[in-house]
Amino acid sequence: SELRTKLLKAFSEADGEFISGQKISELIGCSRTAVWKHVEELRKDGYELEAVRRQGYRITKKPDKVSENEIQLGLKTKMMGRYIHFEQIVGSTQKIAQSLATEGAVEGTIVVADQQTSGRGRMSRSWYSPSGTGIWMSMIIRPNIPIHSTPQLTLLTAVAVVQAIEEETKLKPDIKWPNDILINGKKVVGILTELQAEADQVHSVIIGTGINVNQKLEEFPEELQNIATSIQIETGIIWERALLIQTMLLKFEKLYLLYLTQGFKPIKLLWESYAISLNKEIVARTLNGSFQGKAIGINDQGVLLIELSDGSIKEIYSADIDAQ
Ligand code: BTX
Repeated sequence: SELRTKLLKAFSEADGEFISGQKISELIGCSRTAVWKHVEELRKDGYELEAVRRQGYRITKKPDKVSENEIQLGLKTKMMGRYIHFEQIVGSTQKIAQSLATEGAVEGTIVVADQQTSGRGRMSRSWYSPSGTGIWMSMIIRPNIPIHSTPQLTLLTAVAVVQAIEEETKLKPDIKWPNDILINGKKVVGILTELQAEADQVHSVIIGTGINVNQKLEEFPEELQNIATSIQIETGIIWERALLIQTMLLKFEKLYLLYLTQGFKPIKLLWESYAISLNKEIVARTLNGSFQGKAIGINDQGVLLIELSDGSIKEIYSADIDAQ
């Protein structure tokens, strides 16, 4: 509700200091008794508040939630996440974002869910998205670029996510082309880029990111325990998902504006600085067969280049990459 938003905003601006009941009642325009009622409602939602006579109230702990309020308060972007569509449980945030995009959602709209029951990976694989622990988010953007440039946005998103994780947690994730982000060799983030386009005109790009934040190792299904990790497993600390989303959106927005004004070049340089598969022998499994060779880099389109044993260079548009 609007009152709730005002109240949380006031607490957020007070930054952990007390706000008097009087001040709150003025800010949100209700009686002192009603203030008490709102505070009780916040407590029911998992907020911890301290109440001290003559000083007022302050928030001592926020619940780790990812609904509109938590994401919006403290969000420093101009465009990304200014419109937030949150749902507790969905099939896939990609699917919702697709229909919002068709209905004309503004650029920067994000869809966030606490849990996905049929989270999607690439090539109809599934993405494990349990409740209360991860970031399951789809962003809608509308860049004026040709279809063949859209894979660059996957690489751009990977850079944004790595920068956000680095800044908040001090971990140093690696990027594995094209869309995996790894910590200590295990997958912590997956990115799925989908398009709505006609002829060569891109209408919207829907970028889904799944970030494992607070899962414990034993909470992953057995088949993922050797290949997946979470930020909590790597740091031993529980992280506030909303804060990570805010930082991720800010990083993404900066890189996206840079991309729109200066093209892929500056993004490519950043991407290369985080990539682990470069200059290594790899096998790229594509729909047209497997190719073995040395990953020598990405070109200005964001396409992976592999040097085959006969010295020729193969351009790889989409593949799963294994180290040799
Ligand atoms: P991908 O095809 O590269 O990876 C899928 C593979 O990753 C699976 O086959 C499985 O082996 C492994 N995997 C599944 N779940 C997890 C997990 N939680 N952590 C680590 N590894 C896992 C990657 O596809 C793209 C994933 C995008 C997910 C986001 S979430 C928000 C949005 N909505 C949606 O349905 N998908 C995207």
